[in-house]
Amino acid sequence: MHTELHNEKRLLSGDEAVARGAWEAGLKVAAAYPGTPSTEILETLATFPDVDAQWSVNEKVAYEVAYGAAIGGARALTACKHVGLNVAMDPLMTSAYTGINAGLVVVVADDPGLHSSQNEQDTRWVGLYGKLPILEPSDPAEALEFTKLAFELSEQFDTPVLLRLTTRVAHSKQDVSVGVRVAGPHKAFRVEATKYVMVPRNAGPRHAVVEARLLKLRECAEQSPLNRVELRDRRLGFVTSGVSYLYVREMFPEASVLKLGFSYPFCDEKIRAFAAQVQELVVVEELDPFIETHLLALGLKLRAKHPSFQIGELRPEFIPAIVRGEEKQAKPFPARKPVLCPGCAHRAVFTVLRDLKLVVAGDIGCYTLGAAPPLASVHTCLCMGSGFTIHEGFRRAHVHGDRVVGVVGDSTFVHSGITGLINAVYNRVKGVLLILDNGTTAMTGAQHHPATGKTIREEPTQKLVLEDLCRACGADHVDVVDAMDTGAFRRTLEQRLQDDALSVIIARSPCWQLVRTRNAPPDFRREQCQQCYECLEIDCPALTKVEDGMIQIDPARCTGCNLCVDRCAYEALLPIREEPDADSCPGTCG
Ligand SMILES: Cc1ncc(C[n+]2csc(CCOP(=O)(O)OP(=O)(O)O)c2C)c(N)n1
Repeated sequence: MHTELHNEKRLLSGDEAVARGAWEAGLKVAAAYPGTPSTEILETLATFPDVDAQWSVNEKVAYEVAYGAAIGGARALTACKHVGLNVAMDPLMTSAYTGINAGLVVVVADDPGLHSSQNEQDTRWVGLYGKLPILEPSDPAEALEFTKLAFELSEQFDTPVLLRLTTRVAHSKQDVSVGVRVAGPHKAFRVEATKYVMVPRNAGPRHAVVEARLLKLRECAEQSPLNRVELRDRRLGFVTSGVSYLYVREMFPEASVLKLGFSYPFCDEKIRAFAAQVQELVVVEELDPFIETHLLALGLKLRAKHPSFQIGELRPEFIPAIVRGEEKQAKPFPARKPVLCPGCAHRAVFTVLRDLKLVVAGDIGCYTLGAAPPLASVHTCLCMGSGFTIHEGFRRAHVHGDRVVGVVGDSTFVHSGITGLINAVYNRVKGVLLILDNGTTAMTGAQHHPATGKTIREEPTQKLVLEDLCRACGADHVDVVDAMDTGAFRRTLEQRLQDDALSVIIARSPCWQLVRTRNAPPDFRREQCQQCYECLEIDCPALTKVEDGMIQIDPARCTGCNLCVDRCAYEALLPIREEPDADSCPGTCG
């Protein structure tokens, strides 16, 4: 599958190009937890048999596995979305002190415009904060090349290197020249406590190493061809990086540009020299004024973007307004309501939570879509794992007369929900915690996790049994119910809400995108319909109200789950029971 040909081009996304570049660089170990827009990096790496690839349980674990491999002598990579790096911040910050041994590349994919994220943080500050070098490719071809360079830089300076992508770079595709795999250096682990054992006595001197390294990295950034001066018309000079470079070139092809590919630490001399050669200096960057702040600190006179451009993604058509210093005037894209798939068991659960008028401490996953009306039954969403811990806070504040529940998905539970459950047990919290177990990490495209019993390569492995784990954590009651059986789920929930106990209910039903079984759509009997629209309250995209006020079922979308049937008090919707039929639709969700 992965032939080793010179001068060959492949159509690759930025994520695929990173994977290819890492493989060509002799990558041996790769670990990640999924997160859009970075997920495809590990998915691609898992297709290379000579890379030891894994889905880790969370980003901190992934970081530490990759770090261990790197100091152990194997070139290693970890990849995550921007908020994933927050989870890995603890090892990341101190690994800057210890340094690595074989190359360690940390790929982080930011999501300007929040296509699929809970915030819009700009990870370039992590380079500054952690004193780590940042490489920022503008397109997939650079993503491949920069990944290879990142390994070299990492080893040359004995430091983890941040390779920062954004959604457009990660997900756009380009013809990319691919090369051959090199063996990568062989670097045995050497016992060296002063380097690898970060107790205060050792960490102090290592801090000095970090500062000295940063000065050397600065010199390297000055010389680096990744920081490229393109002198053209000197009336206007742009300083830019990442995908913004492409937008500048598209909108101002005649202008001069300083393209920062090695974007931290800054190449001050190159920047000053460029500024001296152009009449007007304009910084174009997505999100925060990261480059701008530094250039102002250098005392350079520049055209700063209006603060309105710090929010949301840049688009090429915004560049002229940035040059003029004007406020953003953006026509919003047409809104499309995100909705749970037809047949999704999360819908059944949230219907019950809504009907019981509970306050729900929610979490992140497909089930966050339960926040949208008419389900409107996810009332918090902060970060992964917080469903259980916010529930605990709610209980301590006696929110809503303690008619509250905490909700997390199965992958989220393993990622960072377990500690919240243990905390609740330890601190004698009562209440009901729900694990919505659809047997996959659905939100990011159905990746395996420990409770699916399969590895990233679909190999069988020890399966984590969630109910056993919850019992071992000390929950008073652990019930497993069929999430699609709304009656049984409701009865169990009502019972557990009354108990003076800490209960976990595992609402289990496989993600419909995995099983794709269909029953016939229910029979709609017009004459029975009282137009109460109770059936629409489940927010199923297969059901719509049509012009004459009647209900229409889209047979192409309906999975025959019959959740709507349960809502109809007038027998206008009747189930047609058939043997389930495997669906042939090849589409995917999330
Ligand atoms: C720290 C962090 N890492 C990764 C993500 C991306 N992400 C969002 S939800 C989720 C997991 C969803 O799986 P699960 O909890 O099983 O719920 P499902 O989508 O299957 O309903 C992931 C990986 C994120 N938002 N934050």
